[in-house]
Amino acid sequence: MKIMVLGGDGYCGWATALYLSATGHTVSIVDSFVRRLWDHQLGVQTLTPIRPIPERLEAWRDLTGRNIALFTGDVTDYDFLASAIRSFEPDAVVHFAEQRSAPYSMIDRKHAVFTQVNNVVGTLNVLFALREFCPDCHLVKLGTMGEYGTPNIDIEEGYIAIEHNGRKDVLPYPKQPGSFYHLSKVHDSHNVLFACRIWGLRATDLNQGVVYGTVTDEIELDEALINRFDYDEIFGTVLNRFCIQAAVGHPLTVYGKGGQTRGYLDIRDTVRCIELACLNPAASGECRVYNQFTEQFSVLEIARLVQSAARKLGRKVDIQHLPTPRIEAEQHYYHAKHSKLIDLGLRPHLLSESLLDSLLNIAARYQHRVDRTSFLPQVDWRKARNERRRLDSMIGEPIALALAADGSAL
Ligand code: NAD
Ligand code: USQ
Repeated sequence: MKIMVLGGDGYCGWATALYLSATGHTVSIVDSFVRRLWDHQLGVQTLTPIRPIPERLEAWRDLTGRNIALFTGDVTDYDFLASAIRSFEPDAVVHFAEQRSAPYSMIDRKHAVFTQVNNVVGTLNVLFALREFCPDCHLVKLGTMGEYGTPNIDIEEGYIAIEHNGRKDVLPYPKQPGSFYHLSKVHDSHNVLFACRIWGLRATDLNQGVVYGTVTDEIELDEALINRFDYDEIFGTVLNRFCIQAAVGHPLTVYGKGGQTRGYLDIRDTVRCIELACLNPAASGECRVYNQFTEQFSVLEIARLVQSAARKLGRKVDIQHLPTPRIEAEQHYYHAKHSKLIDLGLRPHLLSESLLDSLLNIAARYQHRVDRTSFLPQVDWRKARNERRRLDSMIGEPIALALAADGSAL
């Protein structure tokens, strides 16, 4: 298939682009490299030394003989996006290109507005460009499990059968997201569903859980292909953060009681889920929703798993309960369905399958790059404006600044 990966320089997107290319698909990447800019503005960096995109793509070409085309630009720029889609003529567009951090979206008004504009406008542009130039193309859109929040009933895959005053219907599952970022995904979901309904587009909305891990078969081929491994309080996700904290002997930062339960998946399953969605497209006019995670854990369970994996490697690490900076339930019911991708053939990698050892080892390998001041949370949901130690609030200013056209300056 011809598959265009929007956000292909990012954590999930890079691993996915390589996997799809390795499995024989013709792949292109669209990215503005804005995520590298946000890291720079926030004074944080991935633990792993990721290479500029031209080096990444050249290394992939040299190792495998496979070419991945690159379109450099912003998906909120409709003319750019439309011309990329027209020239590549994809069978499927995988849309990862959004601001994806909940704490980032809660810094202040500017970051909340920026997150929603970037995400909602980008997705609207994708929908309009597909409608105008590629109406049969299948959109595989990354949503998030956090759209649902933590209701006191089972979470279905996108839709729920309701009986009300003696009548029945199947309706979109109610959404109670916990940040302006998660809300942006809810707005996207409504827009995608609406476009399928009125224009007959075909889409799969993948409500992905928290992703962990950094290694895939393709990324392991060469150091030049190394993927992101974020651990800072803004972009680091909880399991990745705990592994890096354990590697340097920092107490594991459990927010509140630690009963917050979420769905999780290995990045090797992310890439496979995307391929399964692409290979089994939605019908014209259909907006399918899959819950994309493989196991659920509470934050405290994860901390204990990391603690015992670290102990096996001879490292003693404590668990520290910090007041949660978020407004979230610290103990709650959580049971989310996730069978549709399994039905399509997903064979999950489980956290218990020694992944923690390998994650801890990677974290230990790059521990000289760890900035311990990135561990403690600084963005508080209760404040309308958060002052961060190193926050350079350039968001809202033109982001064209120092980006070379091919990202090589990054
Ligand atoms: P990431 O920040 O590592 O990658 C996102 C990429 O998109 C970056 O390379 C960035 O430069 C690019 N981008 C952002 N806005 C853009 C724009 N307007 N134009 C062009 N490029 C743009 O994020 P990720 O962790 O790879 O997440 C990818 C997607 O998956 C996001 O939509 C996120 O919401 C979703 N998701 C991620 C996780 C997770 O745990 N990482 C979990 C669930 C869902
Ligand atoms: N948490 C801690 N300690 C930490 C970091 C986080 O206890 O040091 C807690 C948080 O309070 C939260 C849970 O861990 O209860 C998950 O936090 P997270 O930062 O790992 O994940 P989240 O903010 O939900 O966002 C991440 C990705 C986002 C994606 C989402 C999937 O950044 O792009 O959409 O996971 S989901 O959680 O299913 O919505």
